[in-house]
Amino acid sequence: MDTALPRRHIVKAACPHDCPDTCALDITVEDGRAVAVRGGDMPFTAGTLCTKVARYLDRTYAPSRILYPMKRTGRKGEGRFTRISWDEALDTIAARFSAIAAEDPQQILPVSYAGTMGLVNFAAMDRRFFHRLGATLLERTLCSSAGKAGVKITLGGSVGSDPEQVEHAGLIIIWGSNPVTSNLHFWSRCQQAKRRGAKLVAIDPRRSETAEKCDLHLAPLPGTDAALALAMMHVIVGEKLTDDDYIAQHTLGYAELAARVREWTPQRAAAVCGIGAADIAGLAREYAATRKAMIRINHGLQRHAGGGMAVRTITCLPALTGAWREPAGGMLLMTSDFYGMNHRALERPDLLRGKPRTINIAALGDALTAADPPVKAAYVYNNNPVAVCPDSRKVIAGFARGDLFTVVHEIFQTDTADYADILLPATTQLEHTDIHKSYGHFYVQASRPAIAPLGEAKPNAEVFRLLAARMGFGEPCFRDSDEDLCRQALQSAAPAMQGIDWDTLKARGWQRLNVPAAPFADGGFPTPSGKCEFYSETAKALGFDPLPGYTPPREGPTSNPELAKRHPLAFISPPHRHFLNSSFANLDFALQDAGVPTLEIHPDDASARGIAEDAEVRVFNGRGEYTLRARITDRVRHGVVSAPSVWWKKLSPDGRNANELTSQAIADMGGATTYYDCLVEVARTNLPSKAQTDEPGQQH
Ligand SMILES: Nc1nc2c(c(=O)[nH]1)N[C@H]1C(S)=C(S)[C@@H](COP(=O)(O)OP(=O)(O)OC[C@H]3O[C@@H](n4cnc5c(=O)[nH]c(N)nc54)[C@H](O)[C@@H]3O)O[C@H]1N2
Ligand SMILES: Nc1nc2c(c(=O)[nH]1)N[C@H]1C(S)=C(S)[C@@H](COP(=O)(O)OP(=O)(O)OC[C@H]3O[C@@H](n4cnc5c(=O)[nH]c(N)nc54)[C@H](O)[C@@H]3O)O[C@H]1N2
Ligand SMILES: [Mo]
Repeated sequence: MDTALPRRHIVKAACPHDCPDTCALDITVEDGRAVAVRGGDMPFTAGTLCTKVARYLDRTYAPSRILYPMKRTGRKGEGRFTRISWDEALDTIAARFSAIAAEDPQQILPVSYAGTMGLVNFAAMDRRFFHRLGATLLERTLCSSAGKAGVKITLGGSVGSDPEQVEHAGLIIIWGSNPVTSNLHFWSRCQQAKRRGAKLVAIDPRRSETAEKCDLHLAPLPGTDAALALAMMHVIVGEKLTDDDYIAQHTLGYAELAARVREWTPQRAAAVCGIGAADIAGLAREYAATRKAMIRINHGLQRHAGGGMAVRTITCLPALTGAWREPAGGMLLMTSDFYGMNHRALERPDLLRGKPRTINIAALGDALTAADPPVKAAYVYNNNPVAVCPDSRKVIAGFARGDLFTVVHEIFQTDTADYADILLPATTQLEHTDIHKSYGHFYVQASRPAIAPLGEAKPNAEVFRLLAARMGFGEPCFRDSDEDLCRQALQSAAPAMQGIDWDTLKARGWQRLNVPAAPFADGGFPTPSGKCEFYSETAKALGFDPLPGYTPPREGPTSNPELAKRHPLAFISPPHRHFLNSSFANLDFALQDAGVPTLEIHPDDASARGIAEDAEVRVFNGRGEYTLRARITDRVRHGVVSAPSVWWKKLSPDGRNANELTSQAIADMGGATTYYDCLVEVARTNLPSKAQTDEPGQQH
């Protein structure tokens, strides 16, 4: 921080959270204290913030923040700690890591996700440290890897339409996404489009906050979206509603696709999806008839066994109708691959010693309880795995192991922090430097520290620098400063990055990527063929169907009728409007807005089980159970129950949350989690429990 600054000034920052909007922030600082957080002038988020981040000062100055290093004094999970010095904390970690690494460094596991998405503190010095150490590599798959792999097959990477253009669209299909909750600035543009006459369609098994404001809502059964997309293509191809010129010039494998979708009549898809055939055909015709038609997919629809294929399939639609020609057409999952940031320079994979094994965070519970060689040390940062990883019982059994040495670097004493041997205090975004890309718009942003770290908190990058020095890692890259890292991130020959530099970013806060408004109007997809690949050799080489297709949910009547008889309800646990995954779910203001953990259940499903409004209910399957308050509503369709998430376990009535029920099984692509591919049964709590004795083999 610059001591020559006036006593009241504004610092340019960016929201660090795992959300497509990556908002620009203006932090007002007075006498060294942040006094206001407002939206900055970056065009996509244009001055407005969500209700959570508008109250960011309540997070930064929360009395419950961890401010000093601590060591555990109670049992694991109990949450009792005593203050120690940074020297003692770092010496303890370095000594334990050195001893374990002398046996086999793969026994050390980094456990991180997206607590902050700033590149300096998300994936830079930490990766260098663990590479140099030879630790196990972590495959990070909690969120988007199935869809990312699916889009990559069709389009060649995480690329798509410019979300800023959606306000000019005539038809917007919001598919497996709830932007009112999780992509606010995209939603405000959809409303603008609606005022200009656009039609909004939501495809979601739940009448979400978004769906209820759309003109049309189709509610397919969870995990059946690919069937719906195949039937839409059946109609578009069969009725010759295609853009033949776009197909001829910019796509590959049309004849094979046409043959594939022939069998997917709307009637067939209607039976799979549980919706009307006429609705499917109607949507297909309207989509093909609208030039400026944008499809916004998000992550909800890919958290299933066939999630990758579903996204791969939906992504074929705009090339069939030529919607890519229009800036307000095409489709978007994530914008990430438009950025040509220099991740190799940040993460330094060249420091890797040998070829360490890889562990998938989707099966963290199995890894902590059964890996061979065992995990003897875990270093958790940017992540709250006890709350957010699937199959909690196993995750907790792992972290509870007496012989596991666990470091947790956190802002708050989360469910995971309670299992730490050494607990380290982390800075919030207002206290450190970072650089941001976004997965939901086209801007690069600098985030500058507004205030000094509170207490003895340190940023992630700084802790890894200090640990590297203690471990004797002499490479100069372990002495790079945060600003060095920001500059390295921008060392890139990618055309999209030209003209973007750290000094300009620091002064202005943001710069736009050099990406045209309609990136694929003239084709030029980043696939091997340069075309949109209806037929994909890449998919074939990876062992997938080279053509779009439908894979039913793993836990459903088609794949597992026995299980579906015992546990007939599809359980989804989508993001809560007042939380950000498990972040904010400990802060008074968010908890007041959120109320109590609830289960939305359809009136027919409730009455069949004798469940009344507000009754305490037990939700259970072979993996676990927890209790919730019933909300009887036709917001969810018959056969589906929904529990907005992710609540902290220790702040929930029975100390548990939705991930007691979810499975470690992975999706078809990207090694991804399948949170919403999960069958359950629901009962009133005053009925006898069956969950503990039920099918012990159901974990996978
Ligand atoms: N307020 C808030 N904002 C957030 C988050 C948060 O926790 N809270 N989390 C952030 C993160 S990390 C992410 S990844 C995004 C996630 O946000 P989104 O990508 O929007 O994804 P979800 O909210 O998981 O799911 C969106 C919708 O998909 C529906 N859905 C579930 N299964 C299916 C299905 O099989 N098919 C279809 N068509 N729809 C389905 C759900 O009912 C839900 O309404 O939001 C980010 N923003
Ligand atoms: N049942 C169910 N489970 C889900 C989901 C769901 O929809 N349903 N959604 C999944 C999705 S999409 C995602 S992305 C994952 C998210 O999982 P996570 O990435 O673990 O997200 P959070 O729960 O927000 O936890 C992040 C933690 O990082 C901490 N943190 C923030 N900034 C920093 C920092 O600078 N340094 C350090 N050391 N720590 C920091 C925060 O305080 C917070 O406790 O959860 C998944 N889990
Ligand atoms: Mo996510």
